[in-house]
Amino acid sequence: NLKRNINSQIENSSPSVTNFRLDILEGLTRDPKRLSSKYFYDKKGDHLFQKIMAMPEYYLTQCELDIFKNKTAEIASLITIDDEPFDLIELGAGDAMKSSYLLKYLVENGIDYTYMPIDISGNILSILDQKLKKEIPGLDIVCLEGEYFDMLDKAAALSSRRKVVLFLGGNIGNMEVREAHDFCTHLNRSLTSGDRVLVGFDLKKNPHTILDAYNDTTGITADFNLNLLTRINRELEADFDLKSFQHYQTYDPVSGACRSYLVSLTDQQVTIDDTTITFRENELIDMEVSQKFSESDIEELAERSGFTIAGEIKDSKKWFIDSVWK
Ligand code: AVJ
Repeated sequence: NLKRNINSQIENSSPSVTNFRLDILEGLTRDPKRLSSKYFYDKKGDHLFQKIMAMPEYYLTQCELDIFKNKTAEIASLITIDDEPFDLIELGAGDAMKSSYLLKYLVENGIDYTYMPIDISGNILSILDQKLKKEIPGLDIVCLEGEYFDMLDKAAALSSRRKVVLFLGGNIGNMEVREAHDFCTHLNRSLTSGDRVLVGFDLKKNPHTILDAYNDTTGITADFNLNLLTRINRELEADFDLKSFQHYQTYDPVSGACRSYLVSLTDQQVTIDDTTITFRENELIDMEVSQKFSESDIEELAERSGFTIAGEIKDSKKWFIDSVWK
C-alpha cells in the first residue's frame, strides 16, 4: 500500500509539470533572470498569439501566408522527389494556417504523404486534427505532442519514409544565434540524404517596422508576456502581482535581435511553492528573443550546420523568406 501511494504521487507530478517547474525556478534564480518563451502557449497564450497574428503591425504571418498561398507549386517542387512518398513533419504547427495551403495542394495532386504536426500545446493539436480532417478529406495525419527532437525521434520510429521538416513562422528566431546553430546541427544529424528542411526566416528590414510588430500600442504583446506569469501562478501556485511588472521591447538592427523583457516596477518578493524570489526595482526578466536574419546570415547558418540551400522563396514585399535545405 505504501509503495502504491508513492507511485501514485510520482504519477501525479507528470514529467511535463516537473520540467516546467524546474525550468521556471532555474530561470528565476539566474542573474539576469529569464523565462522561456516556449511556455507562452497555454490556452490563453494560444488565444493571445492568434490575436497577435491578426494585428496589422504583426506582418510575419501575412508575409509567409503570401508565400504558401501564391507560391505553393514552387514549394512543392522543392520538397518532393519524383513520386517518393514522404512524411511531412511540422515543428510547432500551431493552427497550420500557412501549411494547410501546401497540404491541400499535395492532396489534390495525388502525392503520397503523411502530415505529422508536432506541437508543445496538446490543446492546439486536438483543434488542428479536427479542423484539417474536415477541411482536407483524404489527408493522412498523425499528431505528435511534445518537444521537437523527442517527437522527431518518435516520427522516425513510426515510419521509415523520407522526411520533409517544416519549421515556419520565424519560430527559429526564438533561439539565440548559437542555439539556432546547435539546433540545425542536431536536425542535420537526425536526417539523411533525401530529406529536406524548409525554414521560415524573418528578414532584417526597417527597424521601425520590426519594433512596431512587437511593441503594439494595444498591449496585446504585453499581455502575451504577462500571461506566462499568470500561468506560473496557476500551475505552480505562485503569487506574481501582474500589475507590478511592465513589458519592455527592444530591437537591435545590428545583431538582428528583437528582445522582450518584463520590468519589476518595485522591490518585491514572489513566492513559488516554497521558493522565494527577490526582485529589485527595475530588475528585468528576459522573456523572448525574435531573431531577424540577413540572407547571408541564413547562408552561414545552413552551411555551418551541414546543409546546402536547395532553393529560397520570398513574399512579394521581400520581408520574409522560406529557405529549403538539403
Ligand atoms: C511565434 C516565435 C514566430 O517571435 O515573432 C509574436 C512569437 N512573440 N509576438 C515571434 C511572438 C511576440 C513569434 N513566433
